[in-house]
Amino acid sequence: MRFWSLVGVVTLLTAGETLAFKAHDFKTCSQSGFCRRGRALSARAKEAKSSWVSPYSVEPSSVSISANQAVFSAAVKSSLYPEINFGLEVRIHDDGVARVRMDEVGGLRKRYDEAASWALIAEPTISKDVKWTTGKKDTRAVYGQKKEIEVVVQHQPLRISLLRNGKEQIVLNGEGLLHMEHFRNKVEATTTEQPEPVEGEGAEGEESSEKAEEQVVLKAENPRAWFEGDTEDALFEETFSSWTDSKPKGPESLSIDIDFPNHGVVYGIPQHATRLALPSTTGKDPTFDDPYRLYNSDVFEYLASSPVSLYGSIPLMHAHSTESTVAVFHVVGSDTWIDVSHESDKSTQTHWISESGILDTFLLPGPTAEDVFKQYTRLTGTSVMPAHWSLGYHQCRWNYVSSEDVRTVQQRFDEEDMPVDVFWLDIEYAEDHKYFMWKDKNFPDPVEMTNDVAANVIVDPHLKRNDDYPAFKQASDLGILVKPPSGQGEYEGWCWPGSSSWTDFFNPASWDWWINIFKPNAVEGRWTWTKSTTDIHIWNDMNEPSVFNGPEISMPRDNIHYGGWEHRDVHNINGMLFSNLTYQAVAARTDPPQRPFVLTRAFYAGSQRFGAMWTGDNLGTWEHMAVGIKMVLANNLGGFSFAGSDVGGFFGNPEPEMLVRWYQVGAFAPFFRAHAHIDTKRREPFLLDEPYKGIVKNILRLRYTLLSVWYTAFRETSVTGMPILRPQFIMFPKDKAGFTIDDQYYIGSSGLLVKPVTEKGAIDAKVYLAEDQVYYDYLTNFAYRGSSKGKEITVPAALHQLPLFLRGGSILATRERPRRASSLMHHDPFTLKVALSQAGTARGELYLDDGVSYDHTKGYFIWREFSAAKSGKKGVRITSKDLGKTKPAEAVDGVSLASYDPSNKFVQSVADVRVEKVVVLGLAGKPSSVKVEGQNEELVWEYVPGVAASEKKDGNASVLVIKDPRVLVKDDWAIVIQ
Ligand code: NBV
Repeated sequence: MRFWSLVGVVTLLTAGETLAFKAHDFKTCSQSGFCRRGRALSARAKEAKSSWVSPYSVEPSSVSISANQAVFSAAVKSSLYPEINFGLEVRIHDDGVARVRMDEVGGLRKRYDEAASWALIAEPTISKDVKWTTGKKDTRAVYGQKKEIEVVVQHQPLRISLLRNGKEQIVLNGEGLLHMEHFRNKVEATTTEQPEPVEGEGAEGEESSEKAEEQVVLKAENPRAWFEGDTEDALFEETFSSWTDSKPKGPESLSIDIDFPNHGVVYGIPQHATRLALPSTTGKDPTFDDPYRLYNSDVFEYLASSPVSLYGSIPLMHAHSTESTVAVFHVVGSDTWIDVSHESDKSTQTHWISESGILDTFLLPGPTAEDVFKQYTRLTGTSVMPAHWSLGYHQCRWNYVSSEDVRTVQQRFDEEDMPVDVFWLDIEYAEDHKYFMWKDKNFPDPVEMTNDVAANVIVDPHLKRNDDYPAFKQASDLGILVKPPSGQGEYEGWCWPGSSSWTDFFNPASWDWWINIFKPNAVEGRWTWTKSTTDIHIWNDMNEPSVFNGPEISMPRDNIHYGGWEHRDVHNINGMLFSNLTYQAVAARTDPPQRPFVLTRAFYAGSQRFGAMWTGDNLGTWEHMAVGIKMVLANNLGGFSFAGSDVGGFFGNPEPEMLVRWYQVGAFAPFFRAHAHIDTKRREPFLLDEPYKGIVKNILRLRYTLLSVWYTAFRETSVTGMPILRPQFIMFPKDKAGFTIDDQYYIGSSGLLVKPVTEKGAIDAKVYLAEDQVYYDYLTNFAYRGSSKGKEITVPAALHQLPLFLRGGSILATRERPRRASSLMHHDPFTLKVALSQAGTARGELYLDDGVSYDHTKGYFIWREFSAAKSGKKGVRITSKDLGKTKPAEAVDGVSLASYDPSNKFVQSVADVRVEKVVVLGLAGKPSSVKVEGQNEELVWEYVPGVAASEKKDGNASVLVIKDPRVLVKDDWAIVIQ
C-alpha cells in the first residue's frame, strides 16, 4: 500500500520496493554554507600550521572583575574588523563550573542569546571563593577547595583554558578557530576594505614549505582573506535542493575549537547512530567524512552508523582519561556541526560550528563522571520521578485501528498472562489527523475505552489548517502560529493532515491555551478535549518539527518566531518546548496534579525534565538493534536517562529470533516499548509461536520483577543526575580497556550488569569484567570471578538465556509474583537477593512511593538501605535501615526535605508489605542457624553448597534461601546467619 506520498518526501513503500536512507534530503557539511566556511577556516589553520594566529584578543585595559570577584569581563576585538566590538564574560559558579559568554556588542543586529534560558533551570549561583588576577599577558582565576582549579584568559590571542593541578583540561580557541561572524550589510560585505596587518603578527611559522610561505604573504597582504578565505560563500542567500534560504540577517555563524589536551576519549552530543566513544571525523584516520551534526531532523530510514543529525540534540560532550572526566556544554539552539579529531590517544580536539547564536559555553571541571553529572544537571535539571506505571511495558503500533482492536489486544495479553501497562494509539485515531478529535466511526466510545484499557494517544504539533478544527482556529485567532519569513500571516506547510500550521510555543500567549485544551472538563467559552480522561498520557512525535515539504523535511530557517527570532536560531530547542508544554498540560488536568507521562521524539538539553524519549524510526535489523543500545547509552550520558528504542524495529518484519532478542534489549532500557510501522505485519508477542512466545513472556515478567530496581534507579538520577545506564568508563574510570566498550552496561547503582545479545544465531557472548570481583549469573547463580587486570568471560547466551549478572556486593529488591500490570503489584512482597562480594559484604537500596502523585516531595515514601556485613567468624548479618531518616535532604526529586516521618502516609499504605524471601549468594559454608535478630525462633531455610564469594574460582555459587523471614519492608530489622 502506498499510504502517504507527498512531494516525494515521506513515501511508504509498495511491496518489493527497497527502503533506504535518503541522503539527498539532508545537507552534508559541504552543502551548508556556514559549515563549509567553518571547515575551510580549520583547513587554512592546518595549512598555516604554527603561523596561524587567532585574530581575536582581549583589550587589556578593558578587563574588569566584579566586586564579588566571580565575574571577569572584557572587550574583545578581532584584528580583522577593528570597528566591531565583542564582549567577553567568564563567570565562575559555586560548583566550579566556568561559564564563558561572548557576544557582539552594539552590532547591526542582535544575536540569539536565549538558548540558555530554555535549557537552564535557574541562573546558577556564582562562587564566593574565586580570586582573579590580571597580568600583562593574561587574567586568571584560582579556585577550588585546594585552589587546584585555574581558569586562564590569555589576552593575545584570546585563549581560554581550564586547568586542574596545573594540567590543562579544556582549552577554547587554542587552535585559533574562534570566529564570530559579525553582522554586516550586504553592500559592506561585497566591498570589504582590508585592514592594515596587525603589528607583531609576522611570519614566525617554522614551516618553510611553499604553501606556508604563500600563507605568510597572504596574511601580510590580505589578513581577512588569510583568515576567512577569499570568497564570500553563501553569506546572504543559500539554496539547497529546491529551497532557498533568504538569510535576511546575513552571516552570523560561530566557530570555536574546544580541545581536551589530556583526554583521549569523548562521549555524548546525542543524537547520532554511532559508537559511544565518538570516532574521529577529521585529522588522523577519520571514521566519518562529515562532522557530527546537531539539527533535529526526521530522518527516514536512518543509517546504523553515521554522524548525521537525528531527532534530538544535546550539545554536551564529556572528555575522559584515566585521570579525570570533564565536559563542555555549548548552549546553542541553531544547526551545529562538530568535528572530532583524536590525534593521539591522550588528547582530543573538537571544532564546533553553529549557524547562529552567542557563544555560551559551560566548562564542567569534573574531575569525576559523578561530578560532571552533578554539574550538568544542576544547570539543566535532572529526570523527574516518572509515573511508576511508565516503567512497565508499553505496547504500541501504528495503528490500533479501533476501540475493539485495542480491547482485543489487551484481552489477548491477559489471556496469555503477559504483563503490559499501556497501549498507544498512533495518528489514525484522529479524524483527518486533527489531534484530540477521535475518528468516531472507529472509536465511538473513547472515554469508556480509555477507562477499560490503559490507552494513551499521540499528539503531533502540526495543526490542520481548517476552520472547523478548533485547535487550529483558536491558535490562528490568538495569533500564536509560526510566521513565514515576511513575519506576516501564518506559515503553511505540509504534514499528515495536509496543509498545516505550527503553534509557536516560544510565544507565552500559547502556553495557557495549550494547557487548557487538555482539560477533560468543559471550560467556559473555550474548546477543550472533553472526550478524554485524566488517565490519558501523551506521545509527542514530529516535533523537530517535521514538515514534509520543507527544507530537510523541516521548517524553513527564515520562518519567524515570537520576538522576531528566526527559526534557524531556535530550531533545536523547538521540540523541547512542545513536550514541556504538553507535560505541563497533562499535569494540570487534576488538582493536585498527577505525574504526567510525555514521550517525545525531538529533544534538547533539559528535555529530561519532561518525560521520556525514544530513538525514532529504527529498522528491524541486527545493526539497528545494536546501535540502539549505544544511542540509549549516549542519551543517558546526555542527562536524559529515560530512553529506549522501538522494540522490534519500526520498519520491517523481524523474524522471531530477532524479535526475542529485541525484547531482551528493550527490557533493559529505561523506556520499554514495542512499536511497528503501519505496513508491518502484526507482531504482538502473543502472536509468536513457541518457544519464542514463552521466552518473551519470561522477559516481560523479568522486567516486572525488576520494576522497583528501575524505580530506585530513577530516584537516584532524580537527585544526583547520575545516569541510569552506566557504561564501563563510568563504573571503572581508570580502566582504559573499558573506555570503548558500549555493548554492556550497569543499571543504576543496583549492581546489575547486562550485555544484550544482538547477533543472529548467538549461543554464547563475551562479557568484560573489569575488577577482581565475583559476578553472579542472574538466572543461574553461576559465579564468575573477574580480575583486576580486566578479564573477558564467555557465557552461555542461547535465545532463552541472557547475559545478566549481579555484581558481588549488591543487594537487589525484586517482586517475583507474576502480574498483568504494575498497578497490581503495589502490595506484593519483596525478595532480597544478597550477592556477597569477595569480601563478604553487600549493600543495596529500595525506594518506593505511590508512583502517581507528587506526595513524595512532601516526604511520603519508603527509602531503605539493605546491608550485609560479616558477623562473628563465618556469619553474615543482613540489616534494613531507613535512609529517609538519615538523609532526608537527599531523598528524592531534588527536593530537600528538612525532616522525614518514618510513619508517613505512604508507609502506612504499604505497612503490610513484607520480605517473603531472602536469597544469599556466595556464603562460605552451611549456616548452623538463621534468625531474625532479637527473636529466638529459627527461620525456615535451605542451603545448596557451592562456590563461596571469597573463592577465586568459577562455578555454581552456594545459595541460601531464607523463606518468609516475617520482616516488613517499612521496618528496621536484622537477619543473622551463623
Ligand atoms: O505517527 C506515525 C509515525 C510513528 O508511528 C513513528 O513512531 C514516528 O517516529 N511517525 C513517526 C510518522 C511517520 C513515519 C514514517
